Amino acid sequence: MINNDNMISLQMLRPKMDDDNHRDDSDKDSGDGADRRETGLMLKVRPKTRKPSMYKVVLLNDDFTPMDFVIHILEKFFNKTRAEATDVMMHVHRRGVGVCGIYTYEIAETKVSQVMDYARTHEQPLQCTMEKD
Ligand code: TYC
Repeated sequence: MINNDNMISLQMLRPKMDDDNHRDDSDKDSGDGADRRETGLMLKVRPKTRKPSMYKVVLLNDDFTPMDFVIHILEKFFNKTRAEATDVMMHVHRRGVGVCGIYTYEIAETKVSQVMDYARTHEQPLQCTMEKD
């Protein structure tokens, strides 16, 4: 019932009618390529979809932002538990940079803005940015 292009036609979707089996031959496929009840509208069975690119939201280390403030940010904006937040914060503290989460472009952009606004409001120099995964 499915052709080579993975397409189905409305004809294929039409519910089977009671009289389908004893209709006169003029309604059946004559083999001449002319499908007489074909509407021409084709629907894709598997429409092509693409996975969105993903982006890491990362925190950068600095010498001034208090550790507890960074832990609070990770809990508040990245839904980390206290233990997870502490691990990420210590990773950033020791290594200079660390991943808070991985999101689609718009979500990542929003997280970066929220963190930067929050840090600025609280007069902390904390830096948050995003990079393609
Ligand atoms: N290095 C900071 C301190 O010792 C803590 C810190 C951790 C700051 C992570 C920023 O992204 C950061 N107080």
